[in-house]
Amino acid sequence: MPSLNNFVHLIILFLLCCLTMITTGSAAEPASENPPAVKSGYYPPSDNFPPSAIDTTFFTHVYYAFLVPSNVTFRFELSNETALLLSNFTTALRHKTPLVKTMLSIGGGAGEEVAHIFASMASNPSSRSNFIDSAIEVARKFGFDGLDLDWEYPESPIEMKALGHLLKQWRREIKKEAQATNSQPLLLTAAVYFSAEFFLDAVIRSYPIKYMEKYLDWANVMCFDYHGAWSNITGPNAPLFDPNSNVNSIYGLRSWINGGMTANKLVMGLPLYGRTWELKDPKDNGIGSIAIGPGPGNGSLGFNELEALNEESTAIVVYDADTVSVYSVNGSSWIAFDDAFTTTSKIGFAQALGLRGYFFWAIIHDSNWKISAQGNQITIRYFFFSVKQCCLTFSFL
Ligand SMILES: *[C@@H]1O[C@H](CO)[C@@H](O)[C@H](O)[C@H]1NC(C)=O
Ligand SMILES: *[C@@H]1O[C@H](CO)[C@@H](O)[C@H](O)[C@H]1NC(C)=O
Ligand SMILES: *[C@@H]1O[C@H](CO)[C@@H](O)[C@H](O)[C@H]1NC(C)=O
Ligand SMILES: *[C@@H]1O[C@H](CO)[C@@H](O)[C@H](O)[C@H]1NC(C)=O
Ligand SMILES: *[C@@H]1O[C@H](CO)[C@@H](O)[C@H](O)[C@H]1NC(C)=O
Ligand SMILES: CC(=O)N[C@H]1CO[C@H](CO)[C@@H](O)[C@@H]1O
Repeated sequence: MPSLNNFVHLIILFLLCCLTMITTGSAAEPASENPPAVKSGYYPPSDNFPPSAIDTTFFTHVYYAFLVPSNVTFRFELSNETALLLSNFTTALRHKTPLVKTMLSIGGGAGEEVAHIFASMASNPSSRSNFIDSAIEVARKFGFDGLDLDWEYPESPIEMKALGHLLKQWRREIKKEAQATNSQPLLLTAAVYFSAEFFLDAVIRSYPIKYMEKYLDWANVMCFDYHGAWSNITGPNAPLFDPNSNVNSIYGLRSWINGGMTANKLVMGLPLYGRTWELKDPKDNGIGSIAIGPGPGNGSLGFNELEALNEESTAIVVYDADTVSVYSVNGSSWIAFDDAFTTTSKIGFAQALGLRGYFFWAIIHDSNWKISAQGNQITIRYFFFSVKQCCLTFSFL
């Protein structure tokens, strides 16, 4: 397979570059001053996958996904069923070895309604306060170690400003609560768009990076969903590079760093799912081929599901070196995804950029922890090098 050869070359080149950078070591801080790496994943509750089935060997933090506040009071009005899900989650994880931190994620990508709740909540101090107090109360009541905001997405510069104010107020309340109760402060993180600026939309707007840098423990950058069946041509779900477009993870992560976010406050998102298309012509089956609609799973399949499908259908699997992604072809079914190999490569790049770590969406879709285990093969360490060196490296590649 010639494409696999290219791919291996790319990885070797990359590793050589990293080695050069470690040994020439630019103005690095001592490793001991760096916060511990984050190896994390989101857990949406599932009947087929109870929290007791989570293998904590592979993670430092597990996020419960998701809780949504009331659109009227902006507080959490939990049904008995939801309360049981939350307590089952934290109770199950409290009994695991090794111990992981539990995070309560608020919001999610469920649609515009959730985004509208956040927009109106964040627009004034008193509704922010109702939301924040209720979030802290729920986190403490169920024994979570932290809170996560997944607002998809602030739609205007005004909403971005409100997000900044929300985070500032939230951090202040977290500190206050920790002092008043003499406990560890809750962690505060946020899931964010792959790029610090929404450069593809009609309304261009940027995240309030100064506030995020100051008030978040870290940001989970959603480095996926770049191409899907909403487009009539095939493409990788989560390309690390793209020779033809800025819609790729390296561009996105660098936009955060260039915007002023410290690299070790960024955590790279890794998909445990693929995107599927139905090809127009089974013979035209590469990246950028014409599609007529969603493929198996109505456009999206968990890694465990697509792996099973590919095995049973003996699909052809192709590595694409230019984008660091994989796709499979079976007749007119076309699936873009990441496997253990591309995931390991991405984790290597996350290290090279000095990021804090990575997260998976979603851990219930791994196949016997095959992909989650990749991060344990690599010890995340921080090699600091300038963004300029980084650019040179990437253009060299
Ligand atoms: C709140 O959500 C409910 C249910 O989705 C909806 O019927 C109601 O109109 C919403 N209220 C506001 C103020 O948005
Ligand atoms: C929820 O639980 C409480 C206390 O356990 C109980 O009093 C209440 O009736 C329950 N509500 C519903 C709708 O089941
Ligand atoms: C919570 O856990 C209990 C005991 O493990 C189980 O019987 C119950 O179905 C779980 N409830 C939910 C909502 O997951
Ligand atoms: C694909 O969509 C683009 C715009 O979304 C449109 O310009 C183009 O004609 C479409 N191509 C096909 C083959 O349908
Ligand atoms: C398939 O996905 C589309 C777009 O997300 C959605 O509108 C549609 O309802 C889904 N169809 C089924 C059968 O789930
Ligand atoms: C071309 C090809 O590999 N086709 C396979 C697609 O999957 C079905 C089973 O789901 C196989 O029977 C085909 O051979």
